[in-house]
Amino acid sequence: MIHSSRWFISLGIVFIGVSVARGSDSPAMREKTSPNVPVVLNVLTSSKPLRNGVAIRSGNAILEINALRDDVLRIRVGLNGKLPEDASWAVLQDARAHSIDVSRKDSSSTVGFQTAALRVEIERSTLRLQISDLNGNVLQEDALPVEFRGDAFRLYKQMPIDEHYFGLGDKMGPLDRRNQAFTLWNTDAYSFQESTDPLYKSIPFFLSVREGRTTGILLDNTWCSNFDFGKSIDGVYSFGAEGGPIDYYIFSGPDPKRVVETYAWLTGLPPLPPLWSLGFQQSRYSYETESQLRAVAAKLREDKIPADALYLDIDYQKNNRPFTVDPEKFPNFAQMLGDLKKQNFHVVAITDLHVARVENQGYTPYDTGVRGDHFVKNLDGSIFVGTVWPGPSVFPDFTQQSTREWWGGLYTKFVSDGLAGFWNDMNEPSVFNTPNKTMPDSAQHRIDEPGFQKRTVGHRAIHDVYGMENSRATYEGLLKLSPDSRPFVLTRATYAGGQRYAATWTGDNSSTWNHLRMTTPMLLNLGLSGFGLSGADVGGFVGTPQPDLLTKWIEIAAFQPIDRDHTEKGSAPQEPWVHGPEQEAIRRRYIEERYRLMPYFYTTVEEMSRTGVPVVRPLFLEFPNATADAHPLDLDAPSEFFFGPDILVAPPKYPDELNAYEVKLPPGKWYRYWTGDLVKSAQPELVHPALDTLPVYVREGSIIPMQPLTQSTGEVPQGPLTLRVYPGKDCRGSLYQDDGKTMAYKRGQFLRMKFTCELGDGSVKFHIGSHEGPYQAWWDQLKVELHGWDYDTSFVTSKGQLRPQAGVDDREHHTLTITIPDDGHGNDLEIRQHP
Ligand code: MIG
Repeated sequence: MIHSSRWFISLGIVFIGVSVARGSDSPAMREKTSPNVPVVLNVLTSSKPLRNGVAIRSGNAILEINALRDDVLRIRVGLNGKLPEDASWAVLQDARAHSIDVSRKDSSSTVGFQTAALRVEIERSTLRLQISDLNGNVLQEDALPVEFRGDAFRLYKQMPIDEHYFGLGDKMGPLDRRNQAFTLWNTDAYSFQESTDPLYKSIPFFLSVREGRTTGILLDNTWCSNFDFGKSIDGVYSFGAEGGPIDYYIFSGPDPKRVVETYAWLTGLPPLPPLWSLGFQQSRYSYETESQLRAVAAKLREDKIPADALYLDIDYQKNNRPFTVDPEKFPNFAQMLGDLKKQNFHVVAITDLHVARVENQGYTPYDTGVRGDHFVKNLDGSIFVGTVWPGPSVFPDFTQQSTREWWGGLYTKFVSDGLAGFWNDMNEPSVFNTPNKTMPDSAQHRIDEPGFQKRTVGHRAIHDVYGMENSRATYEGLLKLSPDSRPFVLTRATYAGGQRYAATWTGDNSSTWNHLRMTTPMLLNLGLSGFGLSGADVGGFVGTPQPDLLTKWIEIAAFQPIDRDHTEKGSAPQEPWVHGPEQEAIRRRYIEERYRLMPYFYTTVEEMSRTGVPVVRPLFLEFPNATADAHPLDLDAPSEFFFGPDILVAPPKYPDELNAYEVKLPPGKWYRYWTGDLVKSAQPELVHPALDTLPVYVREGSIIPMQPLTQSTGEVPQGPLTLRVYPGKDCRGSLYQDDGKTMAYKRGQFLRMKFTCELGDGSVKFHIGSHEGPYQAWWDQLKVELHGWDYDTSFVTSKGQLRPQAGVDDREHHTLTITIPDDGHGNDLEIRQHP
């Protein structure tokens, strides 16, 4: 039932039903209302049940709610009797075309419908929308009528006292968005700090979590938008945009993972990346010469810091012109890339979108771009010119299909030279010499995209999606150039759905302890917002980290998806070996651990590419109902995060904290990752911080696949596959392997294994599944490490036979290690205290 207490909350807004304010149905009436006098939709003129929802009239305005699935609703509102077009940069055509039959449910006071999961009610007298589950729990409820001011609109929703909000990409502040407000306008935010907003990306998607029920809300609008979680109006959250359509989606979990999966269903999955991109990456602005880059590579190998990728920042280019190489600094470019490849290094080069405006100099990107009419224009039809790194520059009109294809072709030479990945920076777009530091509003974009009416629009309509379309052009271009290689694209700006094309990083952070702390909520919220593959510059971009800060940063980042050490021009060197051998030894140890965990990590990433569930996860994603009142656990443990499904990383709340602190462990039994012993649940887990330690835990019932240490993912591990077994409830694990670089996995060339374990009284049964899929394993032995094993005498049967040698006992850590052959046909181990 609808409670109307808040409906007429006094805001000083003049409430005028549109039917009163606008008496005419004339098609000439544009969606223009005065910015000063809001028009609100609070009168239901008529309603029409639809097979898949309901259509409602409020004067000239039309509101349509469609059920795409039982748990997914799409809501659109148009002021002039016309719904916004069925078009989107974010939401996949297949998802938008989805539709289910609903049952009409009207009452004397409401109209609406019901699906197998949701109930939708609109109050006749007020037009108030309420969405609830079939148990009557309200999931979302309008707090005020839909409001228009000129081209702008705003939607107001009730904000219950115990509701929490997550998502919106890497916006600053705590993980929970409650009591904060955010503007979405892609911005080059060099040296952003804790209160900086807006930032580089616009991902207008959030999750509301209340009493263990999670709902997803996506406002699909590429204009400047704003989300306010109770900051301006107590008890009300709201969102809106300065223009563009009211086109939003509400989807119910109620499980938070399901919401994240549904978001991926709507906006797409991140593709499986090349394995090397999961290794340690070394960058700086800039490695200026060939010999410098080679020296960094050599030092990484010499010092045995495992690493897979090196970056070329803008200075490798001739006069900062994208798609050029300065032949004086890099005289043997392709040769160098080939040599580095032999050492298992992949090189990622920056390719900014601003094209130098240089006429008659044989600069291909400019010449072919002009010839193909690919650049953004001014109102008078001339090409817009703005100053960026190359000086006067022009900007590809990425909203045109043909322009994206042309852009993709620019990578031909670089791909054949052997560059392995590409970095799309400055694509907010950042412009140095305009008052707003981006393109002026008058810049003209030509939309040519299925679903959209072909048309020319001003920059404000496109701004927030421009960077995503840049990364899309890159990704699709690379795919076309080498259809059997997995592209790697790193983008700074993006929009909802951008995970389909690129990984991302958080931009120009700072070398401070506070930035290290903020990295965790940023990456967690990015992960919830579709970007499961993301990172922050390790060590910080702006400034120079103190030795301990760089060390701690490397420790934590070893458990984050993109692990790239990067820093700005003019800062001190920031590679792992700076600050002496003691610091380096600690740093090495953590990077090594990332490589040992690669089978588990890659398995998690493969899962992400099928489900959308991110690599780093807030606690509530794994334990949505862990507290008595079902509030998200993360509110009590803001620095903790899951790395994959089973590993919990628990730095102190402030990473430079020196005092002992208590780790908040979710319910159930937990093992200490580094030693393998069980945390005694009766005692609080007290940790004394130290520079060289990072508390990490494994949840009971995990089976973690690990590999012998390598110096890169390109190196074949030598030795057995390790399976760490942590007996407990619901014991299972899996492993995914493939060639790590081609698309052969799509043709079945992979290897999958599944494991289970069962804890008895003085016994453990461990089932090892057979190899599924033809991909050849690099191991022929399995090293099973059974944790929590408390008995002296162990009898082990393998394939039904009693093994003469049980295994190696580590009584101190209650660990038993057994090595057995793996012929690919699976095995059943039984480990018993008694014969
Ligand atoms: O205006 O390419 O965020 O990672 O090193 C600065 C130089 C341009 C900003 C990126 C940073 C990169 C830098 N770029």
